[in-house]
Amino acid sequence: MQRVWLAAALALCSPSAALAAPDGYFDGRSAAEVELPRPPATAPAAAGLDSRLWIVVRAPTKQARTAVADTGISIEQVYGDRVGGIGTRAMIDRLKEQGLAPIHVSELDRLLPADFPPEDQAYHNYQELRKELEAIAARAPGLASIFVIGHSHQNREILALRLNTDAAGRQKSGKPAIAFMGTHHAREHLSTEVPLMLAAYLVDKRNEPEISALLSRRDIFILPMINPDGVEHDISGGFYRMHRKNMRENGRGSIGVDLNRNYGFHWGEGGASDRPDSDIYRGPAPFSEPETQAVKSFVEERKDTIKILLSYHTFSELILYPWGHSYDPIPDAEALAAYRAMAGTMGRMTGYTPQQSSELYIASGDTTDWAWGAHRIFSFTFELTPKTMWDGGFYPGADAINTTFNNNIRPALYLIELADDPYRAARTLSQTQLKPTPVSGGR
Ligand code: 0X9
Ligand code: ZN
Repeated sequence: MQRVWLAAALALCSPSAALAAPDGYFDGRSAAEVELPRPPATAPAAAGLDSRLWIVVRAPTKQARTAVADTGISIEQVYGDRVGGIGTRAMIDRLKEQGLAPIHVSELDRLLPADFPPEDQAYHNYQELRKELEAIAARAPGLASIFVIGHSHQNREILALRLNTDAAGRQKSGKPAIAFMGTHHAREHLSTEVPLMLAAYLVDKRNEPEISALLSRRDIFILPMINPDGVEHDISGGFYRMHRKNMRENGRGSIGVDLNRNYGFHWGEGGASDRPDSDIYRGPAPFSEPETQAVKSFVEERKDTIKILLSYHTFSELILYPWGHSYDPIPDAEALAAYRAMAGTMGRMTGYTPQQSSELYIASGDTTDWAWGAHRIFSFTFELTPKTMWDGGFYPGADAINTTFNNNIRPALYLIELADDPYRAARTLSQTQLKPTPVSGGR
């Protein structure tokens, strides 16, 4: 995994020094000359991406390469006097205006597999996530149901799995509710796996007395993949692209809005960029993105019952709570005491460091500031395993899935238990009585 991370990092930092695809692919020879990998028969079409092209151009000097980059093509490979990069037809037109004719053009996403690299097959791509959620729901018809909270830019359904013994799908329920979310950021794949495993854990242990008691008293929503387009893009090609944002086409070759800068509370303040090419691009307006709109509607339709929200991210092993847009603590002293108690308790459970979000850095427009600021929902960002880039960063390998989940069961159960009255956390600092059973095996 370390190797994959380093390759990805090199590809980012120094496109001319690293091959972004396996040796021998797309080096300017035609498809007939090289053995191109074929997508598996079942691979979903990468909706909306058919305009993405692998383009090879003769560009022997740095000035020529800059001219290529100026069209918006992302240069991935320098090969003798040629460069190979990813772009669109409009960019080819711009190349031609400058007298640079492409030597080779192929449709990138038809040629490349759209899945995790072989060693990381345990992670779920979007289709696999759908299937897994369906399988989990099918195991417990009186408890689990699935519904769609909205659609992504590329029209993928954003899915929620609900655990409620009395209500299914969108039916109303008066029970205290909690929401677990994953993968606002595409490359943070472990943040899909943890809530997904939580769903399976709760369903498979539904007849154990403690879990059964918990399930009968709560309304639990699990939304493991808020940014499906970004996830599919990040893994397309059989290598990781280090993609963070969604897949909005910003124009001029730039892709994506940072969904965790797009929420409409103190939107556009510190730690968010107005530049579309930035990885922390806030978007053109608060809630401009269908993915954040979907979360907004989901939360607002249930704002009377959702008391706690946990948004999983990776990595750094942190437990963060509002504010993130300001160094000030939240003004409500009782709530702050509850936040600190919850974060502290969960820190002891996991070994993660509890802190106010802005201790990490100021960032505006994130999910948790909005959920707290607009709706007084106690909201946490978990930065999951690993601790550092050098332990695997965004791509810590398949072995991290079970260990990270096992380390995160207790805080999840603790929050579910507290969802009737989170303020209780400050009154009784005792840890949850629930004793989770670690899982083993996996896919
Ligand atoms: O920057 C983010 O969106 C989160 N970190 S990540 O590495 N997963 O991208 C942290 C958000 C925490 N919120 C604030 N610092 N406001
Ligand atoms: Zn993140």
